Amino acid sequence: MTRTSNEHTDKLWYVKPASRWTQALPVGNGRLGGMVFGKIEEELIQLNEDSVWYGGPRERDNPDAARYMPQIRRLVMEGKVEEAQHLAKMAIMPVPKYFGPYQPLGDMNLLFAHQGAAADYLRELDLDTAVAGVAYTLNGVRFRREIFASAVDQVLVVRLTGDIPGALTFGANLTRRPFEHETRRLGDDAVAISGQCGPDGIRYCAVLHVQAEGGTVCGIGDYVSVTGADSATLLLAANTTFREPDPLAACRRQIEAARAKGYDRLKRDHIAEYRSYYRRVTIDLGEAGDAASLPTDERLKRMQDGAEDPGLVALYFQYGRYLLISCSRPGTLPANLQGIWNDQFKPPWECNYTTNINLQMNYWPAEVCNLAECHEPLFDFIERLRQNGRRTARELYGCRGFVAHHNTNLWAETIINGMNVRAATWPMGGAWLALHLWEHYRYGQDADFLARRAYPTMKEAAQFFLDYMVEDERGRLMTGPSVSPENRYYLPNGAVGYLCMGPSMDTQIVRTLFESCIEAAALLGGDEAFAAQLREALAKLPEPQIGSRGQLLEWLEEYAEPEPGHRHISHLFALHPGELITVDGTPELARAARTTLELRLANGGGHTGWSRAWIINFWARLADAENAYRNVLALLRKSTNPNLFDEHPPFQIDGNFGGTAGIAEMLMQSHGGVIRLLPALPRAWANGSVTGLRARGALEVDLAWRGGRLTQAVFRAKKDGICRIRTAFALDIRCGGQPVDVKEAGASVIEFAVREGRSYTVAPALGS
Ligand code: FUC
Repeated sequence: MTRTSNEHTDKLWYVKPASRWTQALPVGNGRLGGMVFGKIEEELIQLNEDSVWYGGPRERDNPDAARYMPQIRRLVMEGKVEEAQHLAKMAIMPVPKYFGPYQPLGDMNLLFAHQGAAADYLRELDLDTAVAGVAYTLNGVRFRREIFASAVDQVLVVRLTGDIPGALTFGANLTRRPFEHETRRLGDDAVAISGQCGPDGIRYCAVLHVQAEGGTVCGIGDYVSVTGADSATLLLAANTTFREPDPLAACRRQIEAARAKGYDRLKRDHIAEYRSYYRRVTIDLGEAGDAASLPTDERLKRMQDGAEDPGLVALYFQYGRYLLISCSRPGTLPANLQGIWNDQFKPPWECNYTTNINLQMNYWPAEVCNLAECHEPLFDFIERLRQNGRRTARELYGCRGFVAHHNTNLWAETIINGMNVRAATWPMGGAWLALHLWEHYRYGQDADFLARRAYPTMKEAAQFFLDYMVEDERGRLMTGPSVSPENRYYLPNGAVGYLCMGPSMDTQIVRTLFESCIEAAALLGGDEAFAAQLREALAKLPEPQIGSRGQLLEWLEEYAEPEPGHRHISHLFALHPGELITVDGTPELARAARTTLELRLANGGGHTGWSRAWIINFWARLADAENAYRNVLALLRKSTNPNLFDEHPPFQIDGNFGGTAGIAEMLMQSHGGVIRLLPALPRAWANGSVTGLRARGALEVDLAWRGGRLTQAVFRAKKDGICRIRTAFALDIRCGGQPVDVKEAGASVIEFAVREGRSYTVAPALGS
């Protein structure tokens, strides 16, 4: 089956049912998720609810950690790293080590009374409506299904129709294999499953209600059975005691309210609300050619076989936005390693929140891709980390402020967490996350948010480091014992070390946090005494160092490394998402960052999806369009599943979000106080446009280009302010048709004042 190109826009589509989970199509309302397989005889919609985690909140602090921490630090500082590591394994890791994973809610199964060869099969996900569809013809009947998760009505909705009256006969039930607890029918038209995730874990309940037009509905076994109907609407509600004291009652309430609305209004309200996010941004990276007439999996396959397909890259970008809207909405939990979509009871890495890159990467597109509200679940979560992290700071380190280590979960644990000292001994999660609040302020310029939410959290994160860091014999102030996330180095005696003092990433995060706090305090017009303390500490932080191969050093000393292509490239935090290193501001360090990237890549780096996505962002910041593009191609060719889910391997959603952010970063950047238009536009995207990106400074930006050159940009100011643009050529800037007063603000930088509510058009000046 082929389709014309305008039918395909903003759609993932397939001509076969999914046979594997990574072929199924995700729907979600931030909290409730479904994976739609589109099977013909026995449809499967695998279900998730964001708070279904195994196990309750527990105190798992190692009782000896506080006692041994100073000794471990001393051993590392004395170079007795092996001894320190040996002790750390016993003394600081949690007791017990294992904590409960994020788990599936269950399966919705639809048993159809038909079989045989279906014709004209189509399964699709429309990113413009957030409705998944399945259609096929069997025994002369055109059967259709529509599936969506409504944020307005908090239900997952399935609509079934046949184009001949009375053709629809099916049974529907809910299962949770193999951990089913209680299953019961609620009258003839509904079924429920409920249970508890471990003896001290949350209790959940899911209810499926079926309403048919025409035909009969009755309960048989654990199914709702529908016979000879024209159409049917299925409503799925699910709740847990994480939010609702009586999950069943909450489900009933939601289903009653949704029933009263009826299918058409549920769908209309869902689409309108969803579009209020999705339609803020459009993108066109150039002709898709005949690729657009191919199903998405075949299109991806063609790309994997060597074809280029800017249309598929644009679809991947919008899919990243779709996924964030669908798994992170105000009031929900933040997106975990798989967003909200997980079909395993023992998923990889517990499907938790890993804060040494993955959780942060999930939120890289939030601001720039105009989904700032989708960032809010992370802020709520950081608030919970702050509460718990005060205790960890005090009891483990004897410090003020709050600390969060590298791994956390539903209960916002902040202890040294996980199975592995090499990953777990990293006290920077809270500090890095606090910078997300700062970024939210920088994009939106909401002074109230800065004063009430961002600054107090940033300050408390900074307070911890003022107390916690120590000076070495040279007077350098540093973190530790810590790690450069998950990487290792050779000690002088040939043994392998990972614990260390003052890894470059830690210092860069601390520097960024302290400098941001100083800037925020100044904006809020106070806290001078605290700012002075930060300035004093900043002067003692180690400076970035360049090694013998011209690379940026990852540790305080230059070491040989067992894995020079390691997936983490943590010491380039300063390049992205940090901005201590810029091509124009610190050219020498930017060259060292480039060499670092080249060395990592030459040694097999970028082999995980998220690592590849980060690399796109690095090259974009280095204004290297072709290298950025090469890694976009690699992300799609090597780390993308048929349903366009990122592959670590296995599936991990961070690469989708990091990839989406990277594509935006290639088209427009706004770090370091200046906006760069098309900073890393590759030859393959010679003609195109993007609308609705956001730049720091409360600006919305549209761009259009031809032959690789900007033709026009539009800036919409959401607040009064100053707009600075770095440009290699003269720009003509107008507001309401009138030229705007533009000043030079340094080499190749211009600036002009913008007023809230006004639009400014920016075009290359004639002759430039
Ligand atoms: C970090 C990464 C791994 C994986 C895990 C969930 O530990 O090093 O590659 O992404 O998080």
